[in-house]
Amino acid sequence: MVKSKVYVTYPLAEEVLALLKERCEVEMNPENRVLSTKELLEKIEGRDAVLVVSASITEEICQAAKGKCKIFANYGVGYNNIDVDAATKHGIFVSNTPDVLTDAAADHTFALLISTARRIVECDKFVRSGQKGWGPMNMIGAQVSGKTIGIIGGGRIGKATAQRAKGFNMNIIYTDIQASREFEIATGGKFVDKDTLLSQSDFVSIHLPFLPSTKHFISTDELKLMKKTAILINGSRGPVVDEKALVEALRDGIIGGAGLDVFEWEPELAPGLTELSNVVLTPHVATSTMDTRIAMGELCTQNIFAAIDGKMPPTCLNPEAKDKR
Ligand code: 8YV
Repeated sequence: MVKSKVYVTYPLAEEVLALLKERCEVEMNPENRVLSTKELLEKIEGRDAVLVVSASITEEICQAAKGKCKIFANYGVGYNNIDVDAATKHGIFVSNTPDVLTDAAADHTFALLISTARRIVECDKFVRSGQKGWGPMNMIGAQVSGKTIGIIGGGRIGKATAQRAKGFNMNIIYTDIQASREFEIATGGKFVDKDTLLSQSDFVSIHLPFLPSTKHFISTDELKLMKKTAILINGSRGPVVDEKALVEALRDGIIGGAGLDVFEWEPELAPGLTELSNVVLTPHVATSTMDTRIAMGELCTQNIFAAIDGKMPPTCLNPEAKDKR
């Protein structure tokens, strides 16, 4: 029997490839970099499915893939890299990887929050450099336990982050398009409007998808509403925060610090960001644990197998694509 052909756009764990290879012929981009549209156009030709890691799936790509390609299985919960409407128009399913990465993402959010508050990176540098000056007033940080955390976006990862905050006896407030009973039952959090959240929180943690409406959701005006001591955490998508405005606010003492896993023009950074000591920066690794990376790959594989069998992929984002085939 002829095997279905799958292209994987970034190097992934052997375990994931082995699963895919049980039923498919697999080719993977061996280089740790995002493929250009030109490269992608060449690589997707003749493929039945594409496992999309960070690549941009545009109208042009969908147009080229139509007819043969059944699914773009996105390796991530956020799918702003894919033009879902274009894929639907050309009868191609799009899937993502919700749930399996929620805990890892929330764990990392808390890692950033505590590292920034307690100046862990600065402390590490201090100890390694053999500096003198150890003492009770050295490296004073910000208290986490008992403080107020404001969660922007009460979805899966926002809720899981708030559950961790509960373990630190934090006062939890949150904002979203509308209140969520599920969020409140799980966390005891109180729904407030955006301005109240910004002005009352000691820690503001962002958990929004990147949409035209969430671009620069946090910019100069929002930063000015925050406490001078407040710490901003972003593990969602870079462009949700106006990074140039953030650098200014951090430099001018408008807010106290920031922990960032995502960046507006990643992997490029806003000028001045790396010169600041009150930031902790990680390279978009919130879901990077081997358990989670494999679980994400397994879910992509399930989606791909379903699509090539003519079934509905379990975490399909555009079931209506079926009618366009
Ligand atoms: C991944 C992510 O690191 O799930 C998401 O939306 O951003 C992360 O899990 C990413 O998709 C891989 O590039």
